[in-house]
Amino acid sequence: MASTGSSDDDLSDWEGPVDVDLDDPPSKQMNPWSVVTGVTKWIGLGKSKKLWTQLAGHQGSFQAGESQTVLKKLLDRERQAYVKIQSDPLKDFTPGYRGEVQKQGETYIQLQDLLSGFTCPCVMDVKMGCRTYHEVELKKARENPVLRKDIYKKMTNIDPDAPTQEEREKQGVTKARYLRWRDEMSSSVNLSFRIEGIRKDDGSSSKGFKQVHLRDEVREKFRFFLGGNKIALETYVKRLEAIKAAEESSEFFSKHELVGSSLLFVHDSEKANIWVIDFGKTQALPEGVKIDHRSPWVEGNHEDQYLQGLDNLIAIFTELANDT
Ligand code: I3P
Repeated sequence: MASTGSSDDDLSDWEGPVDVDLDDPPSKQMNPWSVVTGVTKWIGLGKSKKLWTQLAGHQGSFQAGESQTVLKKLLDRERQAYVKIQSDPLKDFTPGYRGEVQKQGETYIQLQDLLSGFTCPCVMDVKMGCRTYHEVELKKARENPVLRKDIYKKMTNIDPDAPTQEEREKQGVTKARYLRWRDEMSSSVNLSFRIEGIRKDDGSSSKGFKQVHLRDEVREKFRFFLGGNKIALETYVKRLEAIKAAEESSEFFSKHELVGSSLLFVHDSEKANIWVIDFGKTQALPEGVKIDHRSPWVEGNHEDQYLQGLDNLIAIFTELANDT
């Protein structure tokens, strides 16, 4: 077990490295693919190999691809986003897109393996924006509330006191209510980004950041993630600035609402990089609707506050750089 370097409550979520016997094909094992938000990679350690742990996203969405690629189950919105991004300034900041492939009756998009070329990297997934649901989901939940027991359970696992009296009686919550609550509990609403997961270079990982809410708490998690690596910190500050410049000049970015998209931070002892990933919930803005990605969201305006989150990230990483 590894410590997150801060509050004890994270430790319950912290998992050690996963060892897999290669004589037993991964598909037969309990945790078949080691994935970090769409990025699959084996680290060779003789017969037994360590697996990455999935830090975010749906289990089972990924497969290892050929020649330094990963396969991600096709979501039409995401495919469309990658196709459009190929002729946009954002292209330099997203995984290389190699089209669609069929495997075992499923369609996947083929993406560059972002961890390729790193040695025992530290990886962090930061989900961007002030909300992780579409406005239409709120509308649907009001008109036809579907109470889900599975996410009620997820909610009470995080905070037994979170459900209302009515939700407790029905033992269910709507997905929209759960996602909104998650956004408020974490730093999505107050900082317009949140930490989804961190994996350290020893293979330990955690998704236990659901209640990391305050700026200072987030900052300490970043400090822990960096582990005193100055090269990574300096590279991250520059790369965040470059992503901001690209997004501010991007036609794609100006015409889309980005919900549930992440920044993937990766570093080892020698190098670092950040990529913009996860476009499964990215959608074109309705005709005539404009957002600046910074203004406060009110239902109906489609704002995602992505750039607000990026400004906050840049400010925190710059503070950390100035502290060292
Ligand atoms: C899940 C997370 C996923 C979402 C999933 C949530 O919550 O928000 O993004 O899937 O919905 O349960 P958590 O991070 O707390 O585990 P989508 O992105 O597809 O909406 P689901 O339970 O309907 O799969």
